[in-house]
Amino acid sequence: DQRGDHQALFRRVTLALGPDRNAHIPTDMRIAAMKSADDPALAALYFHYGRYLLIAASRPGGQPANLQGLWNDSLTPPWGAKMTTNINLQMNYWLAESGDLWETQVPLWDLIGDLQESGARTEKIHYNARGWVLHHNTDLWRATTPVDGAWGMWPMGQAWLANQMWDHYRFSGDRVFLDSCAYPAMKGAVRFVLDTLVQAPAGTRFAGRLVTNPSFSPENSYFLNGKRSQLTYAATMDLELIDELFAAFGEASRLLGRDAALRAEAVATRKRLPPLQVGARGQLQEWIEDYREAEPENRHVSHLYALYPGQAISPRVTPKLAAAARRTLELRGDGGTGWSKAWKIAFWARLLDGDHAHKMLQSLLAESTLPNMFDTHPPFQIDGNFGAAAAIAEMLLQSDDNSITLLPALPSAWPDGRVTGLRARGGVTVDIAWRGGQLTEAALAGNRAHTVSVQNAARRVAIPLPSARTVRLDGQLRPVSIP
Ligand code: FUC
Repeated sequence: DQRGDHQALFRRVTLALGPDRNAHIPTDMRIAAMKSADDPALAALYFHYGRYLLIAASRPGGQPANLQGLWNDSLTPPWGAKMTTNINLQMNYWLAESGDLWETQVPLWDLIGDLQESGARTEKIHYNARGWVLHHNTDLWRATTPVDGAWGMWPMGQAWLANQMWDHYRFSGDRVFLDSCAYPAMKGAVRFVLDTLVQAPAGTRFAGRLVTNPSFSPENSYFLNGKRSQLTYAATMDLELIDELFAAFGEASRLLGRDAALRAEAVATRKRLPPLQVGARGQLQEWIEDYREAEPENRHVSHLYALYPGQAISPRVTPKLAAAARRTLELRGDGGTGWSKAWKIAFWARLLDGDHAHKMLQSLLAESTLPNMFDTHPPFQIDGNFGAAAAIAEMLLQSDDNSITLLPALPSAWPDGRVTGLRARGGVTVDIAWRGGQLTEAALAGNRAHTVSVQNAARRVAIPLPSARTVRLDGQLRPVSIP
């Protein structure tokens, strides 16, 4: 039955951000009231609504959620109700991992399977390379060629999607998925990059290094000799996507015991990419040269891919680059479309600045949300709904392969709350409760036996997780025995 089908997914996760004092007020009025007063429980509702929309829009056997999810009501919808792949399609699925809705990604994986066929044809014709390519847009017909304008030439969609598939492996540990679904997509994406990188010629800043060319930083332009330019080589986002792709492929091929020669080539090539750079204003440079942006406040922040959803930049591991990323966000400003604000919530969460993340969320709810709670670009575009819901989870829980951080970016506006059922990398399900801004208890359940490093505020402890048994911790991260 439909209700049971929905509840089986929806009820895996709960979130309360303090008492819902405004529960009796209609949602459209609560959204309107956000302009003058904060409403933490509305943020919790927005999170639940994001999960509800994803469950409704994207199920096995169907199509992936497009720019309008499946709620397009027009024959000439904005941007053709397509799936834009330089942020929007990916953002639609960020919530699927942390929000424990992995099944909603099956249509995305089916799409990626199809795109490997059409993308191999496009690649042969346009680049005479192996593997597959996806430019900045696709649709029901699995288009992979450049479309729309110069920005449509951005040829990195396959790398981003392949990285996202690897991330599902990191969350789930599902070897069958890695072997049959993710690995072929990753391998084809690696081949494209290996076949199309070129050596930067003498006289350029990184002569002898391997660079992408042509390249484009979605969707900004810059001034070169007083003229506005878009195309470039080795845009920062390319370098970040490739670095992550090659690292992931190296690990995946080792795990599966395959393609040793290709792995060696990827590992060697990774070392020959130009480094990320900090520009004159202290910002993470968007391009290979410290060009002046044509739109300093452009809604895209492509060069912060490595901060989120990527993980190569973090305050703990790469503090200098994290500081540069922060400067980039300050220079970019807090404006933007709905989806841009959603991305910025996640960026600030990764920078461990809960109050700034919360400020962005408030702006999204007050300025970029329609009365029925749909995100607005404007016009209505659903990526912001999914992206912001994922970003709320990122404020409460962050994880990488070996560590889990509880309440990494808790804003002062949410002193009390409880979340249950969030997912962390390493196959762990996490519950967290807090009061007065402090952790009071947590519960972790692993899908296999391993030890994780659990962190909250200044504390960090190693917690052995047995398989199929929940470990409870108190506010000091001490294991609590269950009577
Ligand atoms: C990209 C964005 C736009 C819009 C469109 C669907 O081109 O730059 O803001 O989200 O996709």
